[in-house]
Amino acid sequence: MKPQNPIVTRFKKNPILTREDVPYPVATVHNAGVVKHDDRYIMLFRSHLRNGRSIIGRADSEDGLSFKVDPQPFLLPANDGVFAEYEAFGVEDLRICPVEDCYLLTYSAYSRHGVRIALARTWDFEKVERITLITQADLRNVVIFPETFGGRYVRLDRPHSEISPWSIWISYSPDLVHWGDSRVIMKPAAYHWDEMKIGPGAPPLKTGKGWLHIYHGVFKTMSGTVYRLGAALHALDDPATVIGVSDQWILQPEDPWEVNGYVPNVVFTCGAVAENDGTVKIYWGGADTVMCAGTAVIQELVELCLTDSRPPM
Ligand code: M1P
Repeated sequence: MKPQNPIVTRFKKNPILTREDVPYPVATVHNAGVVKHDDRYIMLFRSHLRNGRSIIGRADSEDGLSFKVDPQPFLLPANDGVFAEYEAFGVEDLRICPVEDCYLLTYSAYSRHGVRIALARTWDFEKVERITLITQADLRNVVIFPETFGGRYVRLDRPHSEISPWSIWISYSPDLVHWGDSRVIMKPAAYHWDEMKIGPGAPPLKTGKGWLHIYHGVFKTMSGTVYRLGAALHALDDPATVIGVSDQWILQPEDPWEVNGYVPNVVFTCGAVAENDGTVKIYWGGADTVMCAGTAVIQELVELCLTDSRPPM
C-alpha cells in the first residue's frame, strides 16, 4: 500500500532514465549525481557495462525531468598513472559537489586493491581534471560540503568495518588532498529501518535551520536487504553536530522498478537539487537499474529531523 501523504512525491514519468535512453551499450542506469548548472540540470549517472564493471555517463535536461544522454560516456576508468591502478574495476556512484567556483566530483574507484574514493574537478562538465585519490580502501559514499568551516573543507564518508555497523563519519582537509581529524557522527539505530548500515547520499543542502543531508539506510530481512532514504540535519556552523535525524524514512522501494531489478528493493541517492520555490528534487537509482526522481518540501524534511527525531548515535 502506498502512504496517503508521501514525504517525497514521485514524478509521474518515473523511471526518468533507463538503458534504452543510452546511445551506447549498457546494462543499467542508476545512482546519479545531479546539479543545476547554467539553468540546465546535469546528471552524471552510473552504468554497468556487460562485463559487470561500471562507467559514468552524462545526461542534460531543461526541466530536471526529461534527460537526453550524451553520445559518449563522461568518465571511463583511467588508462594511465595512479588512477589506472585504482580504477581498473570501474568507477561508480559519482557525487557532484559545488564548491567555490567549480564542481568537485567524488566517485568510487574499484580495483583489485578494494574501493577508494577519487576526487576530480570540472568547471563546465566538458573537461574533467582528476585531482587525487582521497581515501585508502575500503570506504565509499563521500560528499563534500559546499562551504569551508574554519578554513577547512569538510566531507561526510562511510568507512567499512567488521566491528561496527557501517556508519557516517566526518573528515576535514585544508587543501582537498590531505584529510584527517576523522570522527564518527551518525550510526545505524538498532531495530530500526537503517539498522544494518547507513551512508552519505546527496551532497548536503543549506537551509535556514541547518545542513540537510539525505542519506541511505539498509535493513536486513529474511529475503534480502531493503535500501531506503532518510534525512538528517547538521548544525550550520559545525557540520559535526547532528541536530536531528528523522526517525522515519522519507522514501522506500515501492514502484515495480524499485522493487525488482538488478538488486531488488533499492532506492539509492547521490544527488538532490534545491529549487527557489522551497522544494527539492531528489534523484535516486531504482533497484540499481533505472533512474527515478521526485520532489519534497525542504521545510517538511527539516521539521521531520527536528520534531520526529531519533538520536544520531
Ligand atoms: O546495491 C545497493 C547499493 O549497494 C552499495 O551501497 P552501500 O555500500 O552504501 O550499501 C553500492 O554498491 C551501491 O552502488 C548500490 O546501489
